[in-house]
Amino acid sequence: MKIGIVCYPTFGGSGVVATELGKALAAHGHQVHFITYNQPARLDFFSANLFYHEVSISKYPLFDFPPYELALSSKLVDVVRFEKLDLLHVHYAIPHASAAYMAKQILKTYNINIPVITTLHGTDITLVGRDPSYNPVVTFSINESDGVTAVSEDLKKDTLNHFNITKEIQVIPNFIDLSRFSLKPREHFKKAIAPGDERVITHTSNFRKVKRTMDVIHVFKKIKETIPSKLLMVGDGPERANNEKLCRELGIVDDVRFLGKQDAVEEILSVSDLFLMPSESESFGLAALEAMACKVPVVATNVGGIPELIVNGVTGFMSNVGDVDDMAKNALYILEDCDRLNTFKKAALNRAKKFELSLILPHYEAYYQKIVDAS
Ligand code: GMT
Repeated sequence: MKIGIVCYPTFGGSGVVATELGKALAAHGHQVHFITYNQPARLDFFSANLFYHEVSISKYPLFDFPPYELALSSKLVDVVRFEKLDLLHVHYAIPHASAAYMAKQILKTYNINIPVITTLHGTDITLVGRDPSYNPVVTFSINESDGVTAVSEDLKKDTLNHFNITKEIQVIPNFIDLSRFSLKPREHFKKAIAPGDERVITHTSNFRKVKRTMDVIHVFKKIKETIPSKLLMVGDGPERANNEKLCRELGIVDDVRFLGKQDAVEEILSVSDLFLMPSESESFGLAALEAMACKVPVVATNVGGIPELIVNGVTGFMSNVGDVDDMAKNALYILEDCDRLNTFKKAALNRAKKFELSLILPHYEAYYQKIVDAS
């Protein structure tokens, strides 16, 4: 098939899933065209089946808010017509689903019927999409999509609860490429991070409020009081400065490293003993799956799609949002005994294997075929 993929080209989960899916589809013989405003962060190699079309927005003094959605719709019309695409797959409803709807209508005037699949990723439904300023457009463009997928059962339920949805939603969970995300021997790195053989705790995110990164610091402080440990904070975002300030106030700066945005997250996970994900909401928790694939157990909150990934007491633990005492207690339980830690590590990897790319990719391919056949 010739597939157009629209996504945010950033390190964020939806962009990562879209890019990894596109790469895997291309490796499977499909022709994949990424249509977005920047080269996607993980589109870092050349393949004969991969194409990138940049959406550029012309600047004009009148535009306080440059109309990206219109530029994207126009680009979609262009790429669908001239590359003769069979399907558009848009990741993250806002504004991609409505831009695709507009393109679809325009393409009808050229006698082209392009099927559109929208994949819901999380905050497009749980946070931003619910805002009254977007809700009617999100509802309409989901209902007008030819196919809709969600990354967890919980996200599907949430979508049906909060929007007036008439379309069937297919759940296709996030996936992991185990050939990239696996435990790698990085002893030199581990020695540099934890010279006294301390336990290494890791958190990766976009440091937005929803990730509750302050809780990461509080949980770590409690862990450190019992077990010598180091904390690696990977990523960047609005809460980072507050997090650094809190570390100074708690007197733990020497044990916390803020690494900023990193490409090779798997290298960092390879030296980690535990991953913390205390999010307020999380439709799936791809970062937790990446950790588990690298044999890192996860202490998280019991929200959204996380219970569909973590097996409580086996691959990690889940606590109520904000219950830092319980998260610290669970973390200590995992970390304090080497044999127990190893059991959790093995179980984390075994669970991650259920989400291996080669198992999930056929679900997308079958869904594409179904939607194209029905259009
Ligand atoms: O919150 C993030 O990490 C970014 C966000 C995004 O939209 O890029 O991630 C969402 O999509 C990911 C991929 O499907 C999911 O694994 C994340 O759980 C989800 N984030 C939230 O629901 C908060």
